[in-house]
Amino acid sequence: MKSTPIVKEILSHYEGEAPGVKANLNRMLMTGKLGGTGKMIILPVDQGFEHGPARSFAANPAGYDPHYHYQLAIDAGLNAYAAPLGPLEAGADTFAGQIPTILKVNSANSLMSDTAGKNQAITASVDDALRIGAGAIGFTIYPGSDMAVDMMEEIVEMRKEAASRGIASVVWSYPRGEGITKEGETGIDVAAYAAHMAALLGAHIIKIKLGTDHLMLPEAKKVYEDQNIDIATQAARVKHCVQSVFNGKRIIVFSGGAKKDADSLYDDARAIRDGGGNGSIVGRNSFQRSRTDALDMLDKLVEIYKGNA
Ligand code: FBP
Repeated sequence: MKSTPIVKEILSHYEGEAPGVKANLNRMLMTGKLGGTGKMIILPVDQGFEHGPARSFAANPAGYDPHYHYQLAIDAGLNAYAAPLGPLEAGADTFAGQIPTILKVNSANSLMSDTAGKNQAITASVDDALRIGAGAIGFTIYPGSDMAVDMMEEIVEMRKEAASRGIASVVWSYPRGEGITKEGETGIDVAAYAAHMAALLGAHIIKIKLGTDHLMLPEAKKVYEDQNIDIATQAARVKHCVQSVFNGKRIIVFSGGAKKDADSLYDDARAIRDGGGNGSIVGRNSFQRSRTDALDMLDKLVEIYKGNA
């Protein structure tokens, strides 16, 4: 597979990394309508685990079928499709080699009690990723949870194993739990901190939520104010998160969130683009629309990332 100067430059930042990992990153960055631009759009479909089947798929019942998501990601010209083991296996033969896949190796669920702590079960392995041809594992950490230390230790081990076998690691870094207020979950100081920790843990691709201008941590707030760190606009906040992942030397993508109107998704994408982020990972906003509407919306996102809209 070819590469472009932009992609080669991105890969050059992963110094000392296994060639197999770089090959898998190259493949994701070179696939689809944004292939070669350094930008990415990924389709994540693990919401069935996180929120349950009806909340995830009733709005567009075609989504109950895992093949639907493979085909959507392929037809929309996305860079990769991310899902837990069951749905990836369910299309692994039919779609073998047609789209890079990210095997989500841990998942939360909405049936756990409030006292269980914010944590995710490990539901797949690096062996599974190799067997089904996934180019990366995907792992969620919850910075701020009382279980965060365990989750960090788990991803360090899995990342080590994955990298030794040429598989890349994508870390979903989602602040939540006992140490975080509701507003703080998306506060920009916390979001940038979560992104930074994912980079420190060795993530090759970091996924966070877009941040608000709220500052949760008093000590950090003082620094943001004293140093006049610009957090006034979404693009400025994205820029700050990009700076927080080794000054842009790690790929960072931002999640879409619950379904919303297309125009606000486009505004988010423009902010991600203008702030220097690498792209979007858009689940519910893709598969909870009809296939036609989803393809139109994803096409527009591609044009935004290409700088045409
Ligand atoms: P969405 O675009 O649907 O927000 O998907 C991104 C994602 O990270 C999924 O991988 C995950 O299932 C979901 O968000 C979790 O959302 P939340 O934490 O808001 O329940």
